[in-house]
Amino acid sequence: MAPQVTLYSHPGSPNPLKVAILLEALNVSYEVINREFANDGPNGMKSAEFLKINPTGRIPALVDNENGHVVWESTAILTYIADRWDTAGEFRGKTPQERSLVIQYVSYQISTFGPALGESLHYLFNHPVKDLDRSVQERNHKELHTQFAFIDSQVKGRDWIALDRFSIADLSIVPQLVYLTQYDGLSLEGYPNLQAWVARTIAVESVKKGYKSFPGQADAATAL
Ligand SMILES: N[C@@H](CCC(=O)N[C@@H](CS)C(=O)NCC(=O)O)C(=O)O
Repeated sequence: MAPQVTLYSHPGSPNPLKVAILLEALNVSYEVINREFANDGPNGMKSAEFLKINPTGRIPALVDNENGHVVWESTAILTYIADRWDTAGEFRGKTPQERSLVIQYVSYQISTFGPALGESLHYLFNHPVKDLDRSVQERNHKELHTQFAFIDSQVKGRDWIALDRFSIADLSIVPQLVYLTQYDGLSLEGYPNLQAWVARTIAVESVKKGYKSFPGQADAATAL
């Protein structure tokens, strides 16, 4: 039988990993099709064929193979999957209050933590004259440590960041934290609540399974 959804992705990227983890958690079958960065060739994110799926030329993008619906931007994708297959609200929240807490942290990841990570990764991978001025990256890392301290405060005395159980909020933030430690050399030392939360999250079965679809990313446990 054809998989229920197709996830357009890149093996080394944390944004599609969030989507894969939620699909695993909800037992939705999926295939992963990888697209290359900065490439307008047939397998590229900027190819005419892929731009028809996601006009921003980025991953992730999702096609629902049961009805042909296409959606891009990870928050919209997570929301669509939750609307379709998490009708009980296990991962997205059961009440308006729960849902607002989940979307609060997902919004935080997209608007605050993700862009801070993006600045740092831009410097790491693309900055043309990085050896001339380390102060740019020092500033980026200072901002990321501010966010680590904030997240640490949010999970203090709690098992999960938004709800009394693992939710879309946890799976939105943790892969990005893991990614920073693996690619940007940042350490989570000094943030004990955050570290304990990352350990809890990467031990969740759906998170472990999600990582298996992303062999380009090292074992999440190396973050600790
Ligand atoms: N806000 C978007 C961000 C998507 C994004 O920036 N994806 C990166 C990989 S994680 C990408 O495709 N970069 C390629 C590019 O910008 O050309 C989302 O949450 O889906």
